[in-house]
Amino acid sequence: MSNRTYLTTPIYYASGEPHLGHAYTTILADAFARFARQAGDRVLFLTGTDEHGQKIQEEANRRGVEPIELCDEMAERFRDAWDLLDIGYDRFIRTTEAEHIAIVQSFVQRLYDRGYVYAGEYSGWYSVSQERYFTEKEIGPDRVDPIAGKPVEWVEEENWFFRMSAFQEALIAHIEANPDWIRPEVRKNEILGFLQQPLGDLSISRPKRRLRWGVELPFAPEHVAYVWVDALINYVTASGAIPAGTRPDDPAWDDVADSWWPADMHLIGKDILTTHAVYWPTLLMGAGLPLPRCILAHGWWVVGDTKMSKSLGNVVDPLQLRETFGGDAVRWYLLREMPTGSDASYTPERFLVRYDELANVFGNLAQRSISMIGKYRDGVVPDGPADGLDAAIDSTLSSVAASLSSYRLHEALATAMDLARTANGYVEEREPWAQAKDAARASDLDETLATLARVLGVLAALFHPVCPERAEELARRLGLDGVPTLDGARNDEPGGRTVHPGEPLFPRVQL
Ligand code: ME8
Repeated sequence: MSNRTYLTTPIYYASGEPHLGHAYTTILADAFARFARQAGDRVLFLTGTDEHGQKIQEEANRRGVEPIELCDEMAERFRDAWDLLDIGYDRFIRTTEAEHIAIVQSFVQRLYDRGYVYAGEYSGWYSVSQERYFTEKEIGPDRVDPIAGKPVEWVEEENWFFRMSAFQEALIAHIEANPDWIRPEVRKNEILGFLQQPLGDLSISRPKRRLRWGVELPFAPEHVAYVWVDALINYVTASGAIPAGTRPDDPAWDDVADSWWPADMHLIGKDILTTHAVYWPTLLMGAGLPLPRCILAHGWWVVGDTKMSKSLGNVVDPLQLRETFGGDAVRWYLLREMPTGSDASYTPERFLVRYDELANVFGNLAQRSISMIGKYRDGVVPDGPADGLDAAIDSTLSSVAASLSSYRLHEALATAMDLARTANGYVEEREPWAQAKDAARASDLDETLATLARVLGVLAALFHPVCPERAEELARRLGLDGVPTLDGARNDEPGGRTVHPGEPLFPRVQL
């Protein structure tokens, strides 16, 4: 990673509460952000809510409230959920912010001024649930959108179009020249496959007589911007590249070097791959802005065989899980269980398996080590050599770094947990309880306990991005002044430090 990292999540529709799927992407981004900060990067971590469009307007109508009231309430729900799940975002954007509206208007005006926008008629099958058109082929004979399985509607109207087709060749060339631009590989191939068909132009407006809740187009005030155009631009707004009030022909557009743009990584679910890997880069090309450096599309949390989604009514509430198991356990489960990029099935049984791993491997190591330091050395880490597990620590750190650089987070976490497992094996092998009974082996016991204190510091650092709250508590119990860096922990000399025993880090849960 560079020493400046700009990470984004999708901005979630303000039409419903956050569920486990939203929590997954946001926690994934949070863990990457924390790993990057730990490595010394400056980080901008952006999340927020998508507040315009038909879906929001319809939900507000259904509830009998103004769209903005619904958005105010939901933006608050998302923020609260992210606070409760320890998500350390730097900026929470709402597309109804005046700053963002001004930048959307300037952006689309710039597309217009550069000759990429024209008026035309549109007809096609529209899914309100996904806020996009689908082709006949995609909706099949039952005419349902292929993601939510909901009926689509036939729409015919006059629209403004973005000449997306003009950028088809350039987009293909970009993907081919940058093989890691869309991750994982299957998603890249999906987009390259899609681009084998001629790329149509993109309808970027909705007539106000059908939809009022949106950003007015400066060159066509009787239309609002298509919600996806409005939404995607949020990534530029939050980067500070184009200050609100910047005219469409301002030189600022040609020099974004002092801002956070381009983003280092757009983290998304595979449901919104086309909008991010086709609409967004071509819009950026049209505006003359650099493209994001990477798009990482993860899989879906499914229940049985179906995607977890509000419209299917099968969502799991992350806050309810947190009540029972704690936020760190929810974070661990989500990140450890889903191979980054593939689908994973949510089941309460698997949640318990992952919880047990935290409690019985990592938690147990911390508990027994700290209590032995208490019992055998009056709570002070002895001064002996602390290097008994250094070979394991070194190989763990290099393999975690390799997994992270290929964004295989689940693999990095499995490796971290393996280090705790190895350390438990070390306890069994050294038998500190036997060493403690034999005065002649006092220095062996010192070495065992000092080694355990060092490895626990390393584990606190490794677990911190995923289990920030428990890792901080572990650091406190180890007598450390905050969670160390990985390097600091690897070379730490823990001797002389006073430990603070406590209740198990991950207690037994009564269900
Ligand atoms: O699409 N499994 O918002 P959205 C994994 N507003 N991730 C899931 C998921 C699941 N079952 N369900 C949702 C939108 N997600 C637009 C985005 S961005 C400029 C505009 C996550 O509220 C995943 O990240 O429908 C997915 O892409 C996103 O939530 C969709 O959230």
